[in-house]
Amino acid sequence: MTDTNLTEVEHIKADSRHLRGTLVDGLRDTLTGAIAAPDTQLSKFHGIYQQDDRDIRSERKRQKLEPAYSFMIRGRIPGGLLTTSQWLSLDRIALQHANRSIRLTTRQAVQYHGVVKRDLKQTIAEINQSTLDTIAACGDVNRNVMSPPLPALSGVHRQVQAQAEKLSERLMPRSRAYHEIWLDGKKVESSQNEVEPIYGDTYLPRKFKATFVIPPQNDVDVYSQDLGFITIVKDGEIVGYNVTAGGGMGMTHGETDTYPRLGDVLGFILPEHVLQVAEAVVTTQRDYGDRTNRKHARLKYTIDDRGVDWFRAEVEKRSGVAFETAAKFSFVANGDVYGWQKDDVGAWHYGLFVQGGRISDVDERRLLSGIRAIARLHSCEFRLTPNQNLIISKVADSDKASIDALLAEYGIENSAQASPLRLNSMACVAFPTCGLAMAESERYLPSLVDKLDAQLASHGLQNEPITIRMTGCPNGCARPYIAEIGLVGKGPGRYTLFLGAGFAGERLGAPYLDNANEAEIMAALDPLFADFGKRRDPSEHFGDFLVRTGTVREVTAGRNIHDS
Ligand code: SRM
Ligand code: SF4
Repeated sequence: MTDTNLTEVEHIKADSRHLRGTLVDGLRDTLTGAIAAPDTQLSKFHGIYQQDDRDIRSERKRQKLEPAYSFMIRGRIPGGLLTTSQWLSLDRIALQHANRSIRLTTRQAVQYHGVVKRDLKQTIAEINQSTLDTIAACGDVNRNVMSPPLPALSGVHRQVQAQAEKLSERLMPRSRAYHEIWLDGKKVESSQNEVEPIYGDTYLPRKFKATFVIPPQNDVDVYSQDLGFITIVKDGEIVGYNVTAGGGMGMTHGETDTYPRLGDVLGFILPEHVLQVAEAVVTTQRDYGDRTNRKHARLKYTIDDRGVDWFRAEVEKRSGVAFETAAKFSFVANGDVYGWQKDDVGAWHYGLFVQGGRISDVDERRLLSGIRAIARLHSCEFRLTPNQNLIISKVADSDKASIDALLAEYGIENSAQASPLRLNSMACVAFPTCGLAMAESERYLPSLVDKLDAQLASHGLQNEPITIRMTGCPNGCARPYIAEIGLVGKGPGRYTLFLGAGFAGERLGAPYLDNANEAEIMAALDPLFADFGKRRDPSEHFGDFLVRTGTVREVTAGRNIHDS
């Protein structure tokens, strides 16, 4: 590849022999806890990120030691569906190779943190032995496909889950590099004989994310995804999908040509056309996405630059499917549903709140041990939610009481921990592992919620569900721009406050306060809560109230989010 305008990552991909690079040699090198710089880009396609402990970074530097390198590993779990035996394997791996915790992510997957280089291969092998894998969990390819875990309509949910698994399979890279490097698979004679039919040799210009959703719950935040399928159900049957495209959250502080964006609804398609339409969306982005600037390389910019009509026509041409007028649907919320629910075949499902997605044992709240004890019952399955929570699923009537008893014994039942604000909260990982964090998130949000709960209670709003999401930087991993209170890290202890997003994830928030510390954030929110308590319409949500009263500007398109 000779185009000098291409980003460095494009050259690394092109020279990688389908994602092999020098990873095998790097893993053998015991002189450093790191791998070669180009390989840190390629390892992402295998679900692996090199990181270092940022809490001790400067101390290590002072001591002239290399950073405390370790690896984050992310699983690929379409729709977040896990058997109890898979969970027990994940649990054992967390104790043996990672930092004794399992991190549930905002895309229905799991992450391990703190895996050192000498354990990396064994850890990946053990994940695969549990019939899971980490292929394409990261990198410039389609990531974990999401599917709504809510079981209320479980017949439809089972069909949508099956579609999500098919889509995940269809958009998987075909390179055998993963099997060769991590699982000692047979080496292909030459990577030149290998074909990536969908991606080509340089994969996509940037990451790509797809989801299914079943109205009225928008738990997967369909508008934040590159590609979405909104399930249209009539008389209990799936009649088709409205397709969305061009959602994404990431932006950069101070660079107004970067912005979060909500996907556009392209139109309606029949169920049998899902895979060909998805492939057409992916290949259009492959061919037209910007490979010269990674900050402008997501599908959302391709669509804004060329127009949604152009994009729709291109997808129709490539797929041979004509979009019909979008079917009617509506969403009520973008959070999870908690507690016990019975599905259409009489099975029970318990939506369990997991603060910041972190499954570990902390003091009397022993989530890791508690879920292990529940998994050992072997009469249920687990669903990871897109909001970092866990559903204990398919529980028989006869097991319900014993699960309740275990939740209480391990101090992890929802009532023990959660106000409506907390139940509607999400925080990204940020410090100490995320190399891009500018401010705390997972370690800080719980204490801020304590304080905001007290503030809400002083205005009689203690039972009010308000969505609050925090990220340690503007990349938006906890989708803060579609939370009614969005806090986006800018520097140590400082955040940009976004307000006015829709409760169902259907409208972006607007920046309200910049570079604010805790005292400034609380001082800004207090009068707004007071006003909301007094002047709201019945059942009006906080974000809608702020927009209706003109307290914050309505953001109608992502590219206008920075307007003043
Ligand atoms: Fe993310 C990068 C964590 C969901 C947008 N994200 C990262 C990295 C890998 C940092 C890095 O590149 O070095 C973070 C690792 C932190 C750590 O120590 O574990 C990270 N992202 C996460 C997770 C774990 C957050 C969480 O608390 O759950 C989520 C893993 C999801 C998964 O299972 O695949 C996670 N990231 C998201 C989402 C939400 C979503 O997908 O619905 C977004 C916003 C949607 C989007 O993609 O636009 C998101 N992550 C980003 C971005 C910004 C991308 C952009 O277009 O600008 C980055 C940075 C990048 O890609 O350059 C990023
Ligand atoms: Fe890291 Fe930023 Fe993502 Fe948080 S939002 S996990 S700080 S990249």
